[in-house]
Amino acid sequence: MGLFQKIKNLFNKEEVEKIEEDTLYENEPSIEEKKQEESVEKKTEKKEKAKETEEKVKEEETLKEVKIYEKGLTKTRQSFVSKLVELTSRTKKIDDAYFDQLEEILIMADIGVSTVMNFMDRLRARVKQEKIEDPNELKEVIVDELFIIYVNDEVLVNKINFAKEGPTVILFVGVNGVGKTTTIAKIAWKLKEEGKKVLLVAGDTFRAGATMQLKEWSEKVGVDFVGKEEGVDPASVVFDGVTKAKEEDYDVVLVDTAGRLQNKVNLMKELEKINKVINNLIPDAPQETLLVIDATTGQNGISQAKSFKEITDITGIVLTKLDGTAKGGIVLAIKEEVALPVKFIGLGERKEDLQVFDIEKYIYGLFKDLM
Ligand SMILES: Nc1nc2c(ncn2[C@@H]2O[C@H](COP(=O)(O)OP(=O)(O)O)[C@@H](O)[C@H]2O)c(=O)[nH]1
Ligand SMILES: [Mg+2]
Repeated sequence: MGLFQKIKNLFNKEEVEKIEEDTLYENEPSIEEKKQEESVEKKTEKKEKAKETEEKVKEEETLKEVKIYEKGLTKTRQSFVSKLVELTSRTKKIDDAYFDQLEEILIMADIGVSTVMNFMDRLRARVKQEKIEDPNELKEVIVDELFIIYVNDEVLVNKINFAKEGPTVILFVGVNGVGKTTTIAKIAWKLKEEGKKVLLVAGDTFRAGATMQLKEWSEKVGVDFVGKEEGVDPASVVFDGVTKAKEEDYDVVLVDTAGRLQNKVNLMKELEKINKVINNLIPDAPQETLLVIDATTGQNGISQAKSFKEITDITGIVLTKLDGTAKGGIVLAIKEEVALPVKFIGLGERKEDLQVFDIEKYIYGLFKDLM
């Protein structure tokens, strides 16, 4: 089953369930039959009920998350999908002119030129092979193919790599203003809700107010904080933080950093030093180095990712401000051009506005109006 159909089914599930229920009543057994079976069934029924409730809760959560994607991708969807719908409705035959216009729409959504070229080749091949003539039929193939680009035969590593024992250290890097501090707060809140003991470390000592901002967030989400005055060596703050985390059994340490990409050599040295300090205290740490990118900067964000990859080992991307851009296609470009997994996406400024990245929900959020 294609992705398109799969997600569509998820949304039609309520209807399906209702139909199943109706047929059940038709075959209802007599009261006597019922009584006989009751005692045996009671136990299994109870178990099944518990399982059912659990599944229902899970499903409701999924639906809720899908809705969040839907909302967060509104801008991208409105510009991208409305163009696609419009193109489809005025196309009678799939020809070169159609492909040219489709290509243009994809590039405008910031999917990235090489990604789009690759995609167009595959799409043309499928149209030929499957003899697709109806533009409406092609819509579904487009959704499927965008999904394939992302998955690309690889296992999707979008989970945090937690330490088996002792504190997990996660380093956040990225240029000023992309949303590092806000993302740290959001993740801290999420982890705290999951019952983890979380410590925030203010490794951005460069900018006035950066430490204060992180401290305020720590109070807002209710987690602990380590920071020093402006201008001190960030590595010394990190040393204090990780030492505290070890001694007081914290589960996760989230480290904020300053990202002055314009001074690449200095930034590289600073990150090297921070990494060394962490690694001396906890041999397997940092378990993650997440690069934060602002989706509204489009291709500029892609080039930031390429630069940071040269400076330090990045394990994943956090893509922020997807709610504020029509360039949501950047998710696909990152995968294709930078070869790093998007682990989280930011869909707003509040602590709740962060989601673990899920390609199926993302694609749904993007193409909802096509279905
Ligand atoms: N709309 C929106 N704004 C965001 C998001 N993430 C961060 N911001 C805003 O971006 C600005 C810069 O964020 P900040 O965390 O200070 O960036 P930093 O310099 O990288 O630490 C702030 O005004 C945040 O509220 C997001 O996902 N959506
Ligand atoms: Mg900051």
